[in-house]
Amino acid sequence: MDYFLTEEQQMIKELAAKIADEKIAPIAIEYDEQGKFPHEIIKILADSDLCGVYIAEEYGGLGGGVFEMSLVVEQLSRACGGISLAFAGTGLGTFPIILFGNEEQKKKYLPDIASGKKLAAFGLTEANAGSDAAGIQTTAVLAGDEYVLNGTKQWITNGGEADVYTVVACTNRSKGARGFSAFIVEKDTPGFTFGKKENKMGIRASCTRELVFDNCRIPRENLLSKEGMGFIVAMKTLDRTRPGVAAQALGIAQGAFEEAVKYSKQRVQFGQPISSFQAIQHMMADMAIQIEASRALVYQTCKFIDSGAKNFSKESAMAKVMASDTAMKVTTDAIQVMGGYGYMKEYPIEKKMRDAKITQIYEGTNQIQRNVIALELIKELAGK
Ligand code: COS
Repeated sequence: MDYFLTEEQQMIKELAAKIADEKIAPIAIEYDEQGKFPHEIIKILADSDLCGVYIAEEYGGLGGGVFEMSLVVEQLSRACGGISLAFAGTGLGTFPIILFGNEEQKKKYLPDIASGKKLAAFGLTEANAGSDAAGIQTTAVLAGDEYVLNGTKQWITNGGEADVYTVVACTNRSKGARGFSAFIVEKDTPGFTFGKKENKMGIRASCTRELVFDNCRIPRENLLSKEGMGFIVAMKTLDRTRPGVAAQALGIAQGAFEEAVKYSKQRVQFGQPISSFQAIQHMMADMAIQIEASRALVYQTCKFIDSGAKNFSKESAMAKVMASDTAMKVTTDAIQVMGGYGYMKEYPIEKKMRDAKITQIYEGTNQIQRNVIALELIKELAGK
């Protein structure tokens, strides 16, 4: 399908695809097995100017938006959904600054992220606050010119590897969701340490750790927006980054589909390639339909967001649900096409199924997304 990308978007897509095919695909299995963080790939993305595709030109980026970010994530994820996350997780950690940072904060942090010199991460989730994001317990107390942070964030993508962390903490418990605030916390701030690296089922090249704040003092000027805006910072960020998860899922699905097609043309049973059997052909057709439908929704959602639309929670959630459910179905079916070989670790396909699973869970489970969609629909219908 031709999505009528601009010349620049086409270039971004092709560059990311080339890096995926030539640099990521050959190391994907090794990095998955060993849980290695892809520093070399970040360097390559930086040298190719891709780290800042979604950051404004005045801060050293390419001036694109959610769509450009998603094009990169999709292509990198075709080769490895874990390695792509060093880039995508940085986007998640950076959007709070893009959306809510003041001029000084933007000037201080965005250029180094755009150049790939620094990675970012987003700290919202806690042990008892996953789907219920308003249940966070981490506190930030103003003491003179500093905020003092205490608490532990869990399962933070790029934890320990990132240099810049955007963190949501409670500044006034009596105000509920209106009592949270968002902060920028730099790595190596005294009182800020990391828990052990998590041993995950998939996306194993990505680093997931706890962020531990123990009387961690940060300058008052690291507050993003105003006190009380933390929940809104988180929600508006997630509205913009969930299409990135969708793009990751889309890339994983596309990569699995390509492997399955290649295999079906080579694998001979009953004297002919299995691609000549209708049972396989129909599975291929269904995979292709689901992938293309997901891509159409993800791309259009990204364009809608980048057009300056005000509210896109529903569309963003729809794109994430559609693409991540597709990734799970397509990777499962790709293994089915490849039979016993698909189940073995020698082929890159079982990894894609493991990588796909998280896209139905993180940045809000698909059940939470369905809640968001339904509530928005009810609001829309009430207005009619
Ligand atoms: N944009 C702007 N404002 C939003 C918003 C959005 N997308 N979503 C909620 N808000 C506002 C609401 O309007 C409400 O404002 P008021 O206090 O003025 O009424 C406030 O935020 C609280 O919203 P709500 O009452 O809907 O909050 P809930 O506690 O019911 O939680 C969900 C809402 C479930 C949607 C939220 O907790 C969520 O997104 N959970 C998943 C979290 C997640 O994605 N975790 C992954 C971690 S990051 S990897």
